[in-house]
Amino acid sequence: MTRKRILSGMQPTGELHLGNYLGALKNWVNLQAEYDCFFCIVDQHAITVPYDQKALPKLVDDMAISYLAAGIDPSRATVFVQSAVPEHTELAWYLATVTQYGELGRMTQFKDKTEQAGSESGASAALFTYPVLMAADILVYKATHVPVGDDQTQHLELARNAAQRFNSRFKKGFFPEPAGLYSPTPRIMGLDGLKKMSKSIGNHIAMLEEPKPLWKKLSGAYTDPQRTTQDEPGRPELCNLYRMHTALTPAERLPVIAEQCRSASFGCGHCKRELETSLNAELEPVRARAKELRANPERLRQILGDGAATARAVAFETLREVRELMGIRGPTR
Ligand code: AQP
Repeated sequence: MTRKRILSGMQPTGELHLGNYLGALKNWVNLQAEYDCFFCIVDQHAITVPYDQKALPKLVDDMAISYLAAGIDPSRATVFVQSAVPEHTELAWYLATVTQYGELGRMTQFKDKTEQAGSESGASAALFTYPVLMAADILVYKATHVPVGDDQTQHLELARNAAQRFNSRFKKGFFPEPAGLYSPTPRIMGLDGLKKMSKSIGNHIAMLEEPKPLWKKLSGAYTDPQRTTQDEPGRPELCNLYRMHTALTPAERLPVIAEQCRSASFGCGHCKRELETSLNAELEPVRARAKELRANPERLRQILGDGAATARAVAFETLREVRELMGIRGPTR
């Protein structure tokens, strides 16, 4: 392997939002110059919670359009759908044999998602074992780095443990222990200020949001959680919107915005209006590219088909080696 390799993916569970964009996708776009990149749409993760099977194919296409519109370049990165490469699920089974039940039980995202659904015992076994499939997504490409938001730190640790145990049991150094690559804004809170911004709980601004609804949502967003009235000074370091400014607004404006926030004579309205300008400047070209891609489904099919073929060739080779190391016969010709 000549270059360091990245694997990352997102679940087609709804429209991508500013958390996904600022926490992960914008970072992916920047990393393309330096790394060998594999970006997938993880449809098999999206089915670990109740979902609408009729809506899923379109959600997958929409997610691919969002990747490309944000600036993922198929001539530099491999873009594909997870289920087009069945080696992911096969490797997940093998990695499950070196993953401990107790480790899976400690995953906070499992606890959060089962809490949302109202019952842990009624959750699917697939939701419980989801981090093993995520480990397989990464290790099947022997990825060295994984660009994610900080909500994935625990899952990534599990992938590192699985790699370590596999290596010590079957072959030293076989899998790299993948490291996280975090964006400068690894956690964007939702508009409610309470939970991280998420596709499935309705506390988000979509990456492809049109200007009018964008402003409607932004104007109602929580800012510094400790600033209970407008005439108290704010704390930019605690404010979710200031965090977004740091990723989007020209650097020379940041001290001015921070100063206005700290001054009791400015409310949050100025800061929100300036963030609206920065967001529209950043997202307008993304919205335009998404429209172009929507009008050209053939091109999308081609990109995903080529991506799957490239990904499959790499994954096939890893699985051949893994089976041999584990004494598994595998498919016969
Ligand atoms: N709020 C966030 N701030 C920063 N990064 C975030 N990510 C997600 N939310 C935030 C990062 O986006 C990538 C894709 O995540 P995913 O689709 O696999 O699922 P998720 O983390 O569970 O994202 P959502 O939006 O919260 O989806 P649902 O609602 O379906 O669970 C990851 O790199 C993640 O870190």
